[in-house]
Amino acid sequence: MKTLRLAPLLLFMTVQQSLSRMSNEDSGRRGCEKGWIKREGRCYLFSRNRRSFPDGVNFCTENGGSLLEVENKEEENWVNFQCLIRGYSGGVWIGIVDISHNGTFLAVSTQNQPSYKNWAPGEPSRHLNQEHCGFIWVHTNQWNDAGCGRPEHIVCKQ
Ligand SMILES: [Ca+2]
Repeated sequence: MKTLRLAPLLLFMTVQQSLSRMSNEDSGRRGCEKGWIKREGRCYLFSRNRRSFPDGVNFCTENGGSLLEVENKEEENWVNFQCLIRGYSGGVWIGIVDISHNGTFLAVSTQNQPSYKNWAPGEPSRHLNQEHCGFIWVHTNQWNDAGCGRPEHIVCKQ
C-alpha cells in the first residue's frame, strides 16, 4: 500500500532527474550556457517576461547575446515552435529597426537590409508613423512593425 502511494512520486522524481540530466548534458556537450538552447551551432535564450524593444536589446546584451535576427525560414520556424511550446502569445521582437522612420527596416547588427524578410500582408504599416521596431506575430509567424515601447517576448541569440 505504502509502495503504491510512493510510486507516482518516485516516477516524478525519476522524470525530473532525467530531464535535469538531459539539459545538463545538452548545455555541456553542445557548448551553450545554462538556460540557452542550441540549434545549428548557435545558442538561443527565450525570455520569461515581456519587455520593450530597447529593454530587450539590453536584456540580450547583458546575457552575452544579441536580439534575434532571423536568417532564414528554417530558423524562423524553429524559433516559432519554441515560442509556441512556451505559451508565448502576441509578438517576439526581432533586431530590425526603421532608424530613418521612412519604412526601411535595417538589421541592428549590420545596419544593412536583412537578407531574409517575412512581413505580414500590409506590413510594415508604419501606423501613425509610430511603428519603428520589428516583431514576429507568434500566431501567424509573420512580421509586423510596432511601437518600440510595447512589451513583447524576447529571443536572444549567440
Ligand atoms: Ca504594423
